[in-house]
Amino acid sequence: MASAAAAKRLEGKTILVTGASSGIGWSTVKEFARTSPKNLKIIATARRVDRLEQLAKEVREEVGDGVKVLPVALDVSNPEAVKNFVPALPEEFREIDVLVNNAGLVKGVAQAPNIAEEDMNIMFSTNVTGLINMTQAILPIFKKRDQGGRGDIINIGSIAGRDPYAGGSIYCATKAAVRAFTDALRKELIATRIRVIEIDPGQVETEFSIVRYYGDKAKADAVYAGVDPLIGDDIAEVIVFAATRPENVVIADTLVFPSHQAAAGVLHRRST
Ligand code: NDP
Ligand code: 8X3
Repeated sequence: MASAAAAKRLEGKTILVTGASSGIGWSTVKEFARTSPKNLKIIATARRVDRLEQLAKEVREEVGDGVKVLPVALDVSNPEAVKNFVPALPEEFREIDVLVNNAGLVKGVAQAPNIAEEDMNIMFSTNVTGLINMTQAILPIFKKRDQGGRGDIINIGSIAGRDPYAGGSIYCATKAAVRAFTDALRKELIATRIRVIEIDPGQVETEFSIVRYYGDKAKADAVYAGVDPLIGDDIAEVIVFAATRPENVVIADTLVFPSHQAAAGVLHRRST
C-alpha cells in the first residue's frame, strides 16, 4: 500500500522501465502508477509494442490521466537502437529520473560443451551489454543535475548471479556480471546523488520459464509445480519501495525469495 510520502517523492518524475511488456516490468509500471497517480510519466519499453499499448490503456483505465504512459519499442540488445533511444523521445519525456533495468531472459538448460552460441549471445547481449548500454544512455541525463547528479538506477539481478547452478551457467554468468557492474558503478558515482540499486529475485512466476523452454508451456508449468512462487507484483513493490525512499537512503542490495526457497536450487515442493 502506497504511503502519502512515497506518492509525494515520485510526483512529477519520469520513470523508464525496460522489459515492461510482461512479468516484473509490467507489474512495475502498474505499481509506480498506483503509488503516484496524480503526476507521473512512465516510459514503458520492450520489443512487443502491442503489449505496451495494452499496458498504457490498463493504467489509464485504472488511475486516470494523471499518469502518462509512453509505449516505446526498444530492443536493448541492439546498441544502435539504445543510442538513438533518448534523442527520439518526445521532449516532455526526456528528463528521466528513474531507470529500471529489468529487460532480461534465459534460454535453455544446456550444459557445456552443448550450449548453443545463439543462446549465449542473446543472453549476454540482453542481460549484460543491453543493461550497460541503457545505463550509459541515461546516465548523462542524471549527471547534468546538481550535486554531481541525481537519479535512480535500479538493476534487476537474480539469485542466479549469487548462486550459480548446473544448467544455468550462461544465465548465471550474465547476472553475476550485472552484480559486478552495479557494485562498481555505485562506487564510481559515490560523489553524486545518483542511487545505484540492485534487486535480486528468487523464483518468480512470469513468462521467464516459457522463454527458457522456447515456448514449451508444460515444461514451464512444471517449474512451479508444488510451490508458491513470487509474482511480478511482489518484486514491483520492492522496486517502488526502493525508488521512494528519502534521497539519502539507498536500498543498495536486496535478495527476495518466496518462502519455499533458500538458494537457487534449494526449493521445498509440496508432495501432491
Ligand atoms: P518475462 O519473460 O515475463 O519478462 C521479460 C521482459 O524482458 C519482457 O517484457 C521482454 O519483452 C523483455 N525483453 C527480453 N528481451 C528483450 C530485449 N532484447 N529488449 C527489450 N526487452 C526485452 O520475465 P521476468 O519478468 O521474470 O523477467 C524480468 C527480469 O527479472 C529479467 O531480467 C530476469 O532475468 C529477472 N529475474 C526473473 C526471475 C524469475 O524467476 N522470473 C528471477 C530473478 C530475476 P519483449 O519480449 O516484448 O521484448
Ligand atoms: C531467475 C532465477 O533461479 O530460475 O533469475 O535462475 S533462477
